[in-house]
Amino acid sequence: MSKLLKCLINKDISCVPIWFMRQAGRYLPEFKKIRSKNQNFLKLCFNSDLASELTMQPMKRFNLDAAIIFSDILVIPYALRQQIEFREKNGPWNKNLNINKFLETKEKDFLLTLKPVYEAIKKTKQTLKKDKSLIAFVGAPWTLLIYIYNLKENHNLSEKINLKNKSEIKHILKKLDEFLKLHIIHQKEAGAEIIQIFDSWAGLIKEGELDEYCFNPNRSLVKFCNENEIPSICFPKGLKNKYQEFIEKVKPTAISIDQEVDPLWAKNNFKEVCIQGGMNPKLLLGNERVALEETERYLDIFKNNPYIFNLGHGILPETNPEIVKKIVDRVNLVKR
Ligand code: 1CP
Repeated sequence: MSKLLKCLINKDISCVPIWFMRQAGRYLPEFKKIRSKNQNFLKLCFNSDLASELTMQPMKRFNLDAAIIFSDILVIPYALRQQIEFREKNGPWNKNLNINKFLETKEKDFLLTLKPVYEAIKKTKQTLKKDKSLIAFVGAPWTLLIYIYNLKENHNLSEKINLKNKSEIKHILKKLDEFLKLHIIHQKEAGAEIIQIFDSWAGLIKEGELDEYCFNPNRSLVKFCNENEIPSICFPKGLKNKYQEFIEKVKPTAISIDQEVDPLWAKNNFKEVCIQGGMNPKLLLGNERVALEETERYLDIFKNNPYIFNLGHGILPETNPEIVKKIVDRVNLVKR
């Protein structure tokens, strides 16, 4: 069994598995080389040979315990027939919001669009060493809603959402719940062993609406993972002191914390869950000694917990790969 699965399934604390969000990305020269020849980001995600190659790039460079399939959370609204564009400076954009097309998309067509993702998973699984894990992922419904409605640049998000037609939102959330489950199970059948659920914009939800937009939708996906024996890692970024309520209500196999969560508070209050991440990605941009001291601090705090080393968010494009290597090598020395 891989180190990561031992941690997730057996709550084994004898080792600390390590992987990074955005471990395949622009901080790697070999990534930039392929990316510069493939301007259309979605096309790149749907090129199964290249997606598999990009997934493997960080595995070749570093002694990581898991590969995360190179794809994006926005392949889902795309497969639900929205015109998603990745703009150079401002990120993803839904050029032509069309709720009818979205709601009317058939399972068969959705799965056909996403077939290259499953192919990429199959290919990667064949190349990946047996002691490494393969992680697949989905965006949580709320975070996808933000991109479907192009609301990321808005303040007062909850108000903006509430101005929309409530019944329309209910229908969208229901469709997402159903189709995200389809994507999860097809990724598992293709060879993925673990699912990470990214709720990157959970921190924008008003307190009184957390059940509706965050806890219930994440719970539904985690329950589905449990029924299908897939360990789940939830990342409700920005929830601050509501992380604890999230764990109690959603009950994921593991919880990924961001850099705003005090690791000591997490250690003392999060029960029956593996903890992942936490360290500020910005620390990888500066002094190597400081980055390694912070690595040490997280390892020490979580020495008696099932802990997966990762960051509080994705690796930043300006990161020096040499610092990443030093951290990976340090974490790999842990034996308890
Ligand atoms: O070259 C480039 O500019 C592309 C940058 C890039 C990459 C490397 C994007 C555009 N997506 C990805 C891959 C990606 N996206 C992965 C691959 C696996 C890995 O981690 O190595 C994953 C897991 C994601 C997930 C994703 N996409 C999230 C959730 C995680 C997070 O960062 O919070 C989100 C919010 C997205 C949307 C997205 N994709 C890309 C951009 C620029 C954005 C927008 C981010 C934003 O709105 O600020």
